[in-house]
Amino acid sequence: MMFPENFLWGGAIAANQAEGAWDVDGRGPAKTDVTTGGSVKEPRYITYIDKDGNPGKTPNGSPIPEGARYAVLEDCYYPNHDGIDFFHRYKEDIALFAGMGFKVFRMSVSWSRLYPKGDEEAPNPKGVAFYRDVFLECQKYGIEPLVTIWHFDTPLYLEEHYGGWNNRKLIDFYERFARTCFTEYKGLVKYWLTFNEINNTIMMLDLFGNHGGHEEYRAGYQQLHYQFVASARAVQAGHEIDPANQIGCMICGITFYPGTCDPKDILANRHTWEKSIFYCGDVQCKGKYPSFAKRLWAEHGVDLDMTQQDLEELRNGCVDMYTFSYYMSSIVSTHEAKETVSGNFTAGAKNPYLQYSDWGWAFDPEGLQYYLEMIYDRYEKPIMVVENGLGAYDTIEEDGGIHDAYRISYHREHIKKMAEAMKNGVDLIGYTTWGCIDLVSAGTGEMRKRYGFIYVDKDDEGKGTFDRKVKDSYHWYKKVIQSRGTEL
Ligand code: BGP
Repeated sequence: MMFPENFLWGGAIAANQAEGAWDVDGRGPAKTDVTTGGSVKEPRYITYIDKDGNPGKTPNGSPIPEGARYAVLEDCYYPNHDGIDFFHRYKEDIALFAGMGFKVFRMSVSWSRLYPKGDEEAPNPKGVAFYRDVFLECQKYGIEPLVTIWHFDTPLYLEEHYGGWNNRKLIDFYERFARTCFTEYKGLVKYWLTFNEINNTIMMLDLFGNHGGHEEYRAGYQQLHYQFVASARAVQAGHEIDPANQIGCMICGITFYPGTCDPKDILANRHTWEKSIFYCGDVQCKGKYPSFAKRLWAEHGVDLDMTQQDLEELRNGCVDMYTFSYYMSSIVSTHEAKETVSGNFTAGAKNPYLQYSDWGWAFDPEGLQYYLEMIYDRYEKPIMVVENGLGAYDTIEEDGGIHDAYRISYHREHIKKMAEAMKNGVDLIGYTTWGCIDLVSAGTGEMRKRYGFIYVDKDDEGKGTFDRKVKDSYHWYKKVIQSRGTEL
């Protein structure tokens, strides 16, 4: 199938995983800056100094002890501090993207680069200037930026002094930050996403269990509510500042299947879709909580701090498009699994019909088609796949090349299924592959989990020249874009 002429082909990165320059030009720290490197077996840790002055660490996702302060410790390695140094090399990187014919480039703005603490009245001028330069560079090549406003990087100061998203005040700080983006970059950026993988908060608790029982769910649902209101306010501000703005939600898309045809599994699967996927999409696309929200809240005794004004904001702040990441499918069952998946970010029963990556992520292109068709039918808004890719070990071969046929085949199969979904009526408007250039993994902090069409010479201890080198997949993707998806 030939994709439409205006189809947005491109790639995606995020500030905290790529920029580096974590303390340059007045940037403040984010939680990702006190997060160590890990691996598929070893978690990433958050480091701190406890109330008696002793250093300590706790697995990412669990709280630090009472009275402790987040801290960068001397004997730990923090891969996000230098990322892939996109901050200093963005011109070279954008030129490489242009070389593949990118129409769109998804990136995020670091909140603490614009507002180092998060609660200031005015932004850091050097941070504002940096992103303007990046967007101007994109403009030079006719590449549309697609900007994620929040990609896992709330300023650390807001975490420490306000309790992060547990605090309603964050809505105002976020709105100010978003307004700054819309105002400063008016005319340079028209595609925006409010929160990356907003549904992760609850979904991760379900997938991996939690430490605080109902309490943690209650906190999670409350944080989500504040983020929904913040997102809705940003959408309204974005439209008011420039009616040309197209603003989307961003959901971590996993396709769930019932493990057996036992009606109990069918129902459990349906409920998983509701809790993990539809809950957030419904609020952001339809402007109100879905009917099943009451059941979910009752499950954990959730009693939201939610005002009439909030509900009105939600109604007035519906997104223009639905975007999502897609890497894998997963199984829901009330029966004990014969074989379980091992890896990071995956859990539960192994699907005997699928193959798994070295990190335990299921390769399932049909699952992408299923997701696209299901979601488009539900919301009937333009839809975009803003993350999809294969994290894999790459080797530089004797001839000096990186022959990543596995990556090409991963993308090829997913693009084929996107075409099928489009034939079936889905208004899919774009595809940005994840980690179009190698970057620090969010889940494990590794460099060796590589997604890129472009290799970056940096290892898991931070050593290397940081030089860029194109892989076979670079030339392949260029051909795909040039031929509008007919040469796969
Ligand atoms: C998504 C995040 C990205 C990205 C991707 C791959 O959850 O939005 O930031 O990192 O997953 O995950 P990982 O880096 O753990 O391989």
